[in-house]
Amino acid sequence: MVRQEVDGGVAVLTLANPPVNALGAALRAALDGALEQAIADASVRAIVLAAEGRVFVGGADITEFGKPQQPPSLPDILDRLDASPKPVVAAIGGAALGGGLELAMACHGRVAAPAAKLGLPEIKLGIIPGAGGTQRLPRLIGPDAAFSMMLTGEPVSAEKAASLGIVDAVVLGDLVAAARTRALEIADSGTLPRVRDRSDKLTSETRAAFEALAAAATMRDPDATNVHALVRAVRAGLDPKSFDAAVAVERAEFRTLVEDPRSKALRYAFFAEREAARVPGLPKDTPRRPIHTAAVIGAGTMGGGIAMCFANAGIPVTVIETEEGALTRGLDRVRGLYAGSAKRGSITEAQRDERIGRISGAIGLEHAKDADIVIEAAFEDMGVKREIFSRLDAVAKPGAILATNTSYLDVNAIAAVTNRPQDVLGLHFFSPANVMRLVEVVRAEKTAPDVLATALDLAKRLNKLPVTVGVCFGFVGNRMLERRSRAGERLLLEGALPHEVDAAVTRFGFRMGPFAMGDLAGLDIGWRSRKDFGGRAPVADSLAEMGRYGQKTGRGFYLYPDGARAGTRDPEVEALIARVAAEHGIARRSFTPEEIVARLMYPMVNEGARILEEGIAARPSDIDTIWINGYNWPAWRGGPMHWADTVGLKTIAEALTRFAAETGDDSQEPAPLLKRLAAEGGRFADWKAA
Ligand code: 3H9
Repeated sequence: MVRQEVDGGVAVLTLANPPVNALGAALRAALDGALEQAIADASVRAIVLAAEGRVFVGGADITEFGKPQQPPSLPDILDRLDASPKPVVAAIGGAALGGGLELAMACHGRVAAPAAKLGLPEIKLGIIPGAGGTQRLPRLIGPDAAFSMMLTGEPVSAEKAASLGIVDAVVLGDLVAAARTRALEIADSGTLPRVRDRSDKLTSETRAAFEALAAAATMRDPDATNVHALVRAVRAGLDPKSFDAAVAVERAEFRTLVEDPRSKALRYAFFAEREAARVPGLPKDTPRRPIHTAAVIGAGTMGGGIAMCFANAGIPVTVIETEEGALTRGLDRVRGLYAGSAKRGSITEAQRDERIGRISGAIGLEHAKDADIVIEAAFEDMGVKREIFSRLDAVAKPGAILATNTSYLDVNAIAAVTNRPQDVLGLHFFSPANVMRLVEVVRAEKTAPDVLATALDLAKRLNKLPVTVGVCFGFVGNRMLERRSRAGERLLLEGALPHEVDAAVTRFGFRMGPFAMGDLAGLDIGWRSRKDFGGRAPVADSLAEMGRYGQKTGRGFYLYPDGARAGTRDPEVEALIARVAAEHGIARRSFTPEEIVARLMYPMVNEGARILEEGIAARPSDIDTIWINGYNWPAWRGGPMHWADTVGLKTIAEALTRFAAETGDDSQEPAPLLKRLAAEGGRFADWKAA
């Protein structure tokens, strides 16, 4: 796991633990042994720490968290580096994250390749750095800059790391050779620069700046236990003499956080996302079809956003419309979005022009004839979709993938109008498509394995997170959302007010409650779709019938005077709710925030159980990945199915039986799978498809 080569007085230790050189027990033992040997070897004057592969070190092995630790620990290895009489220089060729950067910072020098990325992303896993990161980074770049980096968890580029002082140099050529030279220079100098001994960045200015940042961060997110812990750890090390004591503070905070349910949920979500890439029954070596060009049908918000995803990934794309006006409006909107990104500095002007240059517009479906993939993003109407697909069948080249971006409709029925149903599948992008990572990849009955495999690869090329789902109304995400919307309406009639429901949901961790969200998206959308697909939402429908479409009309569930973005309560709406409730003969009462959460979320969990039973999702973690990445479910609650396990399935099943009795709505009865797991004391986490 660690290769050792000694040449010219320098021992080069190369970590080789694919895929990301995570510092698991075996690698730690090998590294510690190799260091001990190199330090003891009289022919060695200096040591270089390098790594094989695209990643230098991806951090501690997250799978080991919460299990008994096998020695040596990472802090033990860093102690060995601290005590080393010989210089050790890290040659950082790729990502040095978490424990990887902590390891590098305990070395006496660091050089990086231009592609390297350096960061302490622990905060995203609900923890804080646990191997001296909260102490060495502030000593290298100042507590204020270090705190900011650890608070976002975002890595910095090699160039930025050099300008901040995290690495000594960025090396264009042979990285290991440069590290050797640097290591010998340090050996010749006779002094070993240790980050732990530095105090030049711990000035009164940087300390004051840190305190200001810390106050703002804890105020912004008062419940984030790891943010508070980060503040305490950094603060403990502000006195230059306090290094060892502060490392002990950091370590204690780290250990506590590893056991925190928030961190457990975030770690679960990390692996859930990666697990989603494995589709049961789709072997890794399934052939792929080449994708060099794309066509998108429809220049609306969705079509434009999807076209941008292709352009951003370097794939030329033709946007097809039925008439010039719509095409011009769509392409203008895309150009406007790119111009905005360039203005904000998130892309360069050259990138803006390149990307715009990859998008062309055309009138008429015949322009899809050369595309390797065609994505239909037209009006959500089965007639329209079937018409488009039967014409695409006539014009698209043989072997082209034909995808629909429908959010609800039956992809089997769409595929059935073509003579090539094996080439058809759903690619359900989320709005705004150029921003949201999630794509539900809808595998229809006849979708060929190579079409699915190609679509999954393509989604990754587009920088998306694809999750494979089966065909049903609304697939996974919208099907469960519909349950929540229905429960929300019911809650209003039974006595909760929109602001109470929204407050309970934001308190739960969503950025927005369902009614504020409805107002933002436009109440006319749900109203029209209920008209088309059936279903009633008596309150939302009455509001839409009154022309109260939400923010765009200045009034919906809330009032938005003078274009305000945050809504205020409207007595008229509250009176309307009371009137509708009376018409339905529903007695009103008050609800606690906990009751509101249960009423809204348990039916979603129940629908998730049905989705599993029907094989629409392959595993509970896929459902969670969809909800975290497409619907803003708080990641620290791990998604609806993980959360349900933490609540207890028995509690949820009993509550659902009660809700069904209270509301007379049989669909609230626990699904057979939920009932069975509840009776067995089981969890979704242990569920496996039959
Ligand atoms: C830490 O370091 C704590 C310390 O402060 C204190 C210690 C005392 N552990 O993402 P990919 C797996 S906390 C275990 O698809 P990429 C991953 O599950 C850690 N496994 O590759 C996947 O497995 P599979 C702080 C890990 O090239 C495979 O490797 N570090 C770990 O797109 C490939 O992963 C982080 O939070 C790990 N640390 O991206 C960084 N990392 O193939 C977490 C990955 O079976 N990692 N795996 O599905 C990443 O951000 C990305 O993996 C990375 C590579 C950018 C490194």
